[in-house]
Amino acid sequence: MSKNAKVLKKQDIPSLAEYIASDKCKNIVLMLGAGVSTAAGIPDFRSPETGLYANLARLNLPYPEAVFEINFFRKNPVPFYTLAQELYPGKFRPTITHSFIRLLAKHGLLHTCFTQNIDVLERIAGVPDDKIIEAHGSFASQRCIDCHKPFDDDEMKRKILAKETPKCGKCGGLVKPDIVFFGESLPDEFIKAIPNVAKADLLIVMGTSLTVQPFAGLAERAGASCPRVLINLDRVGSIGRRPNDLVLLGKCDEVVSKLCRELGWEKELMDLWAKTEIKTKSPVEGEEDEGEDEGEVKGEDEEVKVKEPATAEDLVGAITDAIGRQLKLDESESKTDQDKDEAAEEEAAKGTEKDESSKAGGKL
Ligand code: CNA
Repeated sequence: MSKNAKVLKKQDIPSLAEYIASDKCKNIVLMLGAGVSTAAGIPDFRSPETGLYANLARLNLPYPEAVFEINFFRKNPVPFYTLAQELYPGKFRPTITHSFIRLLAKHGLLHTCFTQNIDVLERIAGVPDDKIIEAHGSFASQRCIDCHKPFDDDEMKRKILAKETPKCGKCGGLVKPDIVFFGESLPDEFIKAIPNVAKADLLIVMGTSLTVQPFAGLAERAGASCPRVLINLDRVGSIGRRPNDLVLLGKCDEVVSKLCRELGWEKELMDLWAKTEIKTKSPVEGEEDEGEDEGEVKGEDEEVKVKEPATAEDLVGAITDAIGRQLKLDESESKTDQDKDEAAEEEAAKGTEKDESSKAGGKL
């Protein structure tokens, strides 16, 4: 097919639906970012007011990205662990878009779902594991940043939820989830799956600013005749420059709902999403209730605890508190040291003459 041949009849949702339903579209590759999960209550990084970076900027960090930098983490793991406790998987309900991904898999159309997200909501929504490539890692495993010894899953969960900083049992080094920090290399699974993009009959990019490399570069690997669709709040990357590109600006959940309506999949989509519904327990055992902060999402095979959506402000508030606690701790530790020094000095000075004014001056 020539490079400029039109695959979609028009640059709109009905033409996209028609193409997806045709036998020309068998392999769909997805590229996901934080915008897919904002409707679940997990803030993204770069949205101007609600994003984590805009809110972290208020904190006393050298710069917001420092939370995800290995050198900063070595010096001060508290901001990361506070964030980790808030974002820990199992607290959030998948979005309609996550159920749409599952629906693509159910229809045998999903080839690969590349995600930058670390929230594992694709898995919780029931997307098959072998279709998901977590390009920036996830909370699923963890190891020591010094000796690289793996750390026990249950112990890690306990430590994170207790807001404690896990340390390696072998060398005492800091333990970090296998989330890719800035400057770290991407998982082998990602590298191996890169050629999958060239096999796509359709590439859909959703909820990402396409600013983090090498992930963003995947979009350039789609074949010339492969339609590339961007579903995002704003125009990003190079999508829109090729004749077969389609840019659908808007919220992911709204755009995929419209697409499913065109495909006649709306009921299936909503049925799948209903399976992720929050069921809260009433004070009377066994009865269901609405409006509690904590509850359970009933997936097909499992139950997970769900938390009410967080905002970037909530998260930053929690981090500020944690840093405040840390500073107080440091202060009281150094005070204790100071007291010890003073006691030792007094002991040493016993029986010797002392200049009271300089002693008082030292305390002011
Ligand atoms: P980003 O740079 O914050 O960009 C998010 C993009 O999504 C922006 O272009 C927004 O306009 C757009 N967006 C936000 N909400 C919606 C919505 N409802 N519908 C459509 N578009 C929306 O995030 P990226 O994912 O591009 O950056 C990559 C980072 C973010 C990765 O390293 C992730 O680990 C990291 N991250 C992940 C999560 C998560 O796991 N949920 C949360 C925050 C950050």
